[in-house]
Amino acid sequence: MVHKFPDDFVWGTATAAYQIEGAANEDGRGESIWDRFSHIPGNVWNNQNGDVACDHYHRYKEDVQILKEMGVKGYRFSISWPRVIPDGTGKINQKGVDFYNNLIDELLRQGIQPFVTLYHWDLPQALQDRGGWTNRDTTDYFAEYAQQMFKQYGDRVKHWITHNEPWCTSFLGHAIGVHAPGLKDFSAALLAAHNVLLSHGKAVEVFRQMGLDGKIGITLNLTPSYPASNSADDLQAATISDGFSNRWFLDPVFKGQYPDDMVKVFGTFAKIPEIQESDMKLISSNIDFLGINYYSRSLVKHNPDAQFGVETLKPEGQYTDMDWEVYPQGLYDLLLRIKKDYGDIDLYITENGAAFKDVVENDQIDDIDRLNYLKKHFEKAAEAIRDGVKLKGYFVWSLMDNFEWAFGYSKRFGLIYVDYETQRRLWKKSARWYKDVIANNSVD
Ligand code: GBH
Repeated sequence: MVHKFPDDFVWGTATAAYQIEGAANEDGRGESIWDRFSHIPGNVWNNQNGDVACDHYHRYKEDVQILKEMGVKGYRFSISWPRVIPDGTGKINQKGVDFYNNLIDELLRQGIQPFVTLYHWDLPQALQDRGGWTNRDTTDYFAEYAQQMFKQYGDRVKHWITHNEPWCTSFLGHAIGVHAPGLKDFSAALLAAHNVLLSHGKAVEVFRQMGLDGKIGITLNLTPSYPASNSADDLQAATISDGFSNRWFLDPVFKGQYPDDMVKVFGTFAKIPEIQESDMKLISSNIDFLGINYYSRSLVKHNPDAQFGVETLKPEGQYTDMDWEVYPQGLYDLLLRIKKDYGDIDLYITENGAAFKDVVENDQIDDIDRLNYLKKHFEKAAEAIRDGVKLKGYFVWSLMDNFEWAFGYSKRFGLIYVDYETQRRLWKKSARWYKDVIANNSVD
């Protein structure tokens, strides 16, 4: 069956600054928490780091050429805060600002719309030294940074994303400790989450006050939760899992409040952050779109011995190299659920994709698993559009293989293969296929 997409559908690819740029010590860039974290032995697979990554800082023109060749309508990238404001606040680094000016101009020259993420996890280390996201002042520094970026690029950038995946910043960074800054303190994670959300609200307010022509939103990583059975206990487990993964961020942004049931659950073992007057009003400032990063679902059952009484199961099925279940139906269910519970807002899939082990043979990469993963998810997106969801675009994660955080370069998500010895880019089969999808504006 042929699944056709709307004429103005924004097909794209996504990346993030620390994962691709490299040039960590060039042209006045400041240190980020990921520079610090990745240089501490034991934090990243094989002690790898983003010092060089895909060397995109020097090769951006070549990379935009690839995007052009692929035919994408949009490209989602992030700005490295310490590259443009090395200390997080105060002095601007003009060379850093110029890099993104050049990138944006090059994209526009090729007819590609830039979708810019302000924060994809690389906080200036100077701000971490003052408490990072657990320090409320960081929300003001973020608003200052956002204002500078709107001023520098707002004439050409029409789509802004304040934060990428506050859940990861908060919980992976502050509670589980597998991401920078590597804390293991649940109360700190809740505080970080609150400040990240507040900083989002403040940036939206600044954006509106500047009266810029453009749209602004936030990207959340959302994981639909399914109960293993219809027992009351399992249903409750799914509700809690959903509260932890999704509602803790969706509810503040769309309803201006944290979910009561989760305040209770978290409150039994952690401190709920103090909420000041007007915080929730700012956090729920009107946004123009929601960005969704979807990779997989969770299937859960009640288990009194597990954290929050929720045990995550590993159902039969196909798994990616990240050990995430391939579950396309979850994307459809998620999109319809957002519309039902949070309103009929414009949505973008700002990330979806898969890591698989790629084999290079005569410069060819026959990544049929990735191709099929994308195909099945595109089909579900088309079904959701047919059923009334205002899905405006789809950004495949990722344009090219890159630094996969704690997994270093061991996991490959790219449509384009990167040979890290030579920095040569090779088109995988999935990339050629994606080019056709875009050209036909359909999958079949
Ligand atoms: C995104 O994070 C990031 O934005 C991006 O930088 C990164 O490279 C990309 O994804 C690939 O990892 O363990 O089965 O319950 C995604 C992070 C992935 C965190 C799914 C929660 C739960 C899946 N999320 N994960 S599972």
